[in-house]
Amino acid sequence: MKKVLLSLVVVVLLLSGFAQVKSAEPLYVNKDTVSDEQQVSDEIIVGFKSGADASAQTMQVENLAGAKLSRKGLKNFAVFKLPKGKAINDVINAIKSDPNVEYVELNYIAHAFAVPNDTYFNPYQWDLYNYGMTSNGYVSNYGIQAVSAWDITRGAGVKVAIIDTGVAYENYGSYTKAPDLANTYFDTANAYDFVNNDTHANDDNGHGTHVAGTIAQSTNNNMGAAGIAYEATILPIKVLDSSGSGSYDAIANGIIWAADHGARVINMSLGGSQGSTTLQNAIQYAYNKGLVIVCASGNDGKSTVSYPAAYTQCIAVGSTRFDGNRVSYSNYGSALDIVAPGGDTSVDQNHDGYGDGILQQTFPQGSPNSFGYYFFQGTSMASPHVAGVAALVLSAHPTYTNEQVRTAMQSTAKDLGTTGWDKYYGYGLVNAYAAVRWTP
Ligand SMILES: [Ca+2]
Ligand SMILES: [Ca+2]
Ligand SMILES: [Ca+2]
Repeated sequence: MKKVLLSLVVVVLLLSGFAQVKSAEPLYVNKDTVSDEQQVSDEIIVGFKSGADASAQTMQVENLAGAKLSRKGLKNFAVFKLPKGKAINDVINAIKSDPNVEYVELNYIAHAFAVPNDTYFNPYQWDLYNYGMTSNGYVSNYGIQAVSAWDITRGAGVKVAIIDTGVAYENYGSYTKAPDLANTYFDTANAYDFVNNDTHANDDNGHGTHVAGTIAQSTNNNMGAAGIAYEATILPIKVLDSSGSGSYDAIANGIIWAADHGARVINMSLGGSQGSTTLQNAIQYAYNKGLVIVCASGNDGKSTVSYPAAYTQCIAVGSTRFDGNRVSYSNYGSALDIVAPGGDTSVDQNHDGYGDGILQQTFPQGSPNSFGYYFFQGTSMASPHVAGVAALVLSAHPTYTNEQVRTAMQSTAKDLGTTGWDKYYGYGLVNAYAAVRWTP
């Protein structure tokens, strides 16, 4: 069988430049512990109809329900302490019987949007920022708003297949697990290596481990980098060899394997210039099983999108940088669906002293146990942002179809370039916070 080289991955590595964070000081570490409590357990808020005599109403509520006034609001509402030993619904119903009461509700607790405590999150992971967050005073309006999305979901319960060079997910033979994947969930029982045909999808290149970090780097572990859907489960599938190349039959097998082993999302940060019936059939199989298939558009800077991204069943992802502009290497065209931060290491627009790549933990090719934090660039880095957001959407809405997940992301994307879909930005920049709140 003719071996088709997947030049994209090689190009990615050539472009990346391996800018490494060596021993940067943590410039911002959030040590706040954020409570998971959703409401004040012994309080309710009672709203009075306008014009009601607040003092008289307060007495009335106390008489009706045995609740005690705790404090008055500035306008037409007051907080009451619940009486002990009474069911909260009985208290609420008693108060609601007062015709001057407009509403009764629990006293909910708001939480500050917690920035994760991972050492390098700020200022280096601009790609995950909320709009308006600053990095050394430089405002980012082109992150994916992951910080706000994490208040809703972190991807729990969703399996994401990473079809790549493997992942540093286990200690096995001469391979070791990446330290900043220590708390990440893996489906180790179903990992598979279609290059060496064994059940250990260890990474001998570094590319797949970096991609895995973007999707599910261990987060809030006081270490290194954060990932987008860090409570998701990663299914490592190796189809590319140590040089970052692989044959289409291995990729097709990887796609079918993912579909048959419970994955709901596939990330493929790889591609070739040719279409293939074998590849297309595998994509169709996974799509029919309901998987969300996310693919890099390619790094040739040309006006056609690579395969498999070009197939209609796939979500083709192009690449943006800190200022929201498409990066020149990012393939575009009629098949492009969406863009995400993929980085541009030739500029330092956030003035953190490093080229603006995507920072995750991985290792240099040939030294699979020498872990460090590397700024990579490429549509290979953009694609896992969208796969991670897809996992967040499915975690918040497990019954959504793959087309609903696509719509959630495309219809809420931040429009860039000319108004509406366009060939350089597709539907725009993926927005994690808006996507997880989308409903049909
Ligand atoms: Ca971390
Ligand atoms: Ca920078
Ligand atoms: Ca547009």
